[in-house]
Amino acid sequence: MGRKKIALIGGGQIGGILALIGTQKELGDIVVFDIPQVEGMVKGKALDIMELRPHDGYDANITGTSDYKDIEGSDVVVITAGVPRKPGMTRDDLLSVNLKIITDVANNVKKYAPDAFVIVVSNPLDAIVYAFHKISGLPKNRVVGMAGALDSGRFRAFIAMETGLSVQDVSCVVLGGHGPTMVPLSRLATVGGVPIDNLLSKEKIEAIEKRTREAGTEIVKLLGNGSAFFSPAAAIMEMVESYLKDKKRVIPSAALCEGEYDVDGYFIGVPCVIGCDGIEKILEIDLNADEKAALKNTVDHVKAVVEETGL
Ligand code: TXD
Repeated sequence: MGRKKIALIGGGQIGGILALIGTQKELGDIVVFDIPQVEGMVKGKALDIMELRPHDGYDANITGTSDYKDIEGSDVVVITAGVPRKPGMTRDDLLSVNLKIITDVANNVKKYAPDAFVIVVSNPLDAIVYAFHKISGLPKNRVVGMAGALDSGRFRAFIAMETGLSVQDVSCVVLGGHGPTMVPLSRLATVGGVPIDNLLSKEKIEAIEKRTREAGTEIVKLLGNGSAFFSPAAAIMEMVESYLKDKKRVIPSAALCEGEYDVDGYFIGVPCVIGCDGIEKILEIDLNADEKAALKNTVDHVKAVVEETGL
């Protein structure tokens, strides 16, 4: 049977941490691809992780490459290729450069790993995953964007920080696009089954929602050079693991909606069941009028950015 094969397209900040976490979880052998200009960088990271393995005894092989042939037959492909934000930039500012990059990546994934489950991470996420799907022609159950896993993780972290309760017991979902219009659903957030409005004031909850919507920007400002990478990598690996182990976890992800949530033909952050068939199902939630209006607003924003791709 052999080990599973995971290809990471982009071996920068997130790609490097992904290789580390994937190794520590022994999810499979990992190939880190990047452009020839930085081939040494990914080869160096891969070798460094190979040499870390003896300390805890992880059995997985990690290689760096700038030859697409090496991703041949991958079970999972994670795409972080592109450029991240600098302070003052919005995610949408990255569209033209990252669109060119995703075009090249999509053609190569289609050629070398057409059977893979593909997780797109590059920003602006909702438009780049749309473009990847259009260009690669891969089926919709095997193309997904990572954003909701991270955004709901941030929402969970802030709820735990404000209540002082275990992050493990916080459960919540964020819908919509990956940007300031995202919709953290406070009404459905709980800690150990207890609704958060029993635990926090209305003002505190609103402040947490606002912080969640701006969490990426908060980190971009602090780092001064690039965007978050530890938490995105951990969020991505939850999705990879649910697919490879057929866990059928429910993880908010940017999936192609065809009627769900009154959206047709766009990738939008919605609760997804991730198992061995990829995105096996989109779960619907009965939203109230305010939540519906907020979702429409974020969908309109995503549509406008997708229009700009010309695809
Ligand atoms: O929730 C989310 N979806 C996100 C997305 C959370 C955080 C960051 N998000 C986005 O991920 C971010 O805005 C970027 O578009 C990507 C990757 O972020 P990262 O921090 O890893 O960026 P780096 O360190 O710049 O790494 C990108 C790598 C770098 O090594 C480049 O050389 C490589 O991408 N790159 C390419 N790889 C393959 N093919 C091509 N053409 C290419 N061009 C650049």
